[in-house]
Amino acid sequence: MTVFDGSVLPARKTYLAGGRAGVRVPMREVPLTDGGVVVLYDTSGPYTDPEHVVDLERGLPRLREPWIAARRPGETQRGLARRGVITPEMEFVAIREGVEPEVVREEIAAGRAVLPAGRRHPETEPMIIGRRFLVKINANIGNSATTSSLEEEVDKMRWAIRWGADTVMDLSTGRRIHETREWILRNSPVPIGTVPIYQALEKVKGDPARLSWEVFRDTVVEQCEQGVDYMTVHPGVRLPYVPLTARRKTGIVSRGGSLMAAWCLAHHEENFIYTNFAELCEIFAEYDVTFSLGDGLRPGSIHDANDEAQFAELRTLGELTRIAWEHDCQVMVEGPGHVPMHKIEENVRLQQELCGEAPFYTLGPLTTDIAPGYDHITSAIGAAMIGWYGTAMLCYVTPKEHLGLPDKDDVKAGVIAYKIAAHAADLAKGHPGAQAWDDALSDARFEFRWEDQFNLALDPDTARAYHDETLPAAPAKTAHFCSMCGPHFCAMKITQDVRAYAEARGPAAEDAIAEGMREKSAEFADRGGRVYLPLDPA
Ligand code: IRN
Ligand code: FE2
Repeated sequence: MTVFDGSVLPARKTYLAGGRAGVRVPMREVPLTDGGVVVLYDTSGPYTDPEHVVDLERGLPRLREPWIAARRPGETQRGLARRGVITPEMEFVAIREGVEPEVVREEIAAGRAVLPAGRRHPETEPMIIGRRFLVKINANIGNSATTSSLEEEVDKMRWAIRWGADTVMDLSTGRRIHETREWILRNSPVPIGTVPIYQALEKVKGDPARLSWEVFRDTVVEQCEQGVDYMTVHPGVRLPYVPLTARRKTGIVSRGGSLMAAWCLAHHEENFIYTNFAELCEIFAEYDVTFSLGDGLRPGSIHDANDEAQFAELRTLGELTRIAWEHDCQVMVEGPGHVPMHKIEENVRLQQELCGEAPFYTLGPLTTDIAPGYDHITSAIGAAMIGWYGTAMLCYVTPKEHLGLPDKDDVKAGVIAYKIAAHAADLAKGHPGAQAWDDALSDARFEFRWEDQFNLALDPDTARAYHDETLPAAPAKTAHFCSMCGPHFCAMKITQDVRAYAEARGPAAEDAIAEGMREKSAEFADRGGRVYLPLDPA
């Protein structure tokens, strides 16, 4: 039996009920000291519900079970949407996003959005990925051959969703891959993604030349059966494209991409995921597992951004998107990587054009290569921009990128950086409702409601800790200043004093202020018009 350890979000769990299916959509409610309430999107699952004690051995409640039971294998959200059906999952996300269910259905039917919810993952709280909806973020976790345990990975998943990760990818490559994934799936309220070629490689003892369509297909089926919601596959790394990477600075940096390239070269044959793609679609459709068409040839450095290898693969991903759609599979398309700011927009434009507006899902991109240790920042800049241009989901990058396996602190730093990027994009895109959160926080800040400012923060713990570092006493929580400017130089306090003064003077205030301004300006001129006066004017 476990409940959440560590700090507890200063918020209440609440559920919005609705829809014909009687769905209950979890939200986070932040009560304010002025009596108001701010309701926020909530990814944290039953872990933050005090009414619900999670038993990791038993797993989360299977909220989608009755909905799935009423469906036949092969009936995907896309297929149903195209037949005009609004599923309970669609009703759920409509409430979650504050839009009409019909909008959700339409976007899924058109292929512009995906609702990743595998047939075998009834624990998922439905969410949607598409450019008309809130920009989503994914957090990667997973052990490697050298570090981290099963418990640690489950813990990282819970930690990632507690800070706002919308989906989690289990990229485990070490021991106990199947078991680790089982624990994560049974205890995850967010969709889980994987890259099945990693496990296939374990099955052939790490030798990419020994990979085969059969081993890969069986691994995919095993993971579909287990309940994975979406999978990254790399069919776009075609044999003729591999030589295009020869003159790159950083060659092929995608793990899955390099495996497929190694196989193609070893056998001098076309990529087996590409040649068997239709059969793969049948499997994905049967379990309603969403495709994440991998960017195996994404650039791994600023130098290589937007090159021929990258865009050749993208064209192939566009072709495969249409094939998957014919099988009623849901599809998103992965994107870079490392891209300087001036080359970001072209990525979105081309992806949308070549892939029939299927949702774009990008890794950052990092906007410079000079800051190892800070790549959550170099990439959050690119993520904010690419999100604004229309990317639907942003794959986080942690401070450990290029350096080591992220631990819990890195997961948090990555998630927070990406929540900032995603929300900044939502604001710029004018997503209805996005700005309400900013407005509530600005009001709290301006009115010196410190507790409200902390509680509304993306990371309340850090906001509070930074404030308390210099002004820990209780009265400072209501004081009209902080230690940055001190009591006499707080611009917000001065503005409030001016407003209070004006209000006290009533309608005559404007004249009074204008008169005061005239006096001051005359005084300024009298003294020689200097901004800085000597201490002793004599
Ligand atoms: C996202 C966009 N482009 C790549 N990604 C993610 O990178 C992908 O979803 C997966 O989580 C991770 C590693 O993929 P590779 O290196 O095997 O391509
Ligand atoms: Fe990189």
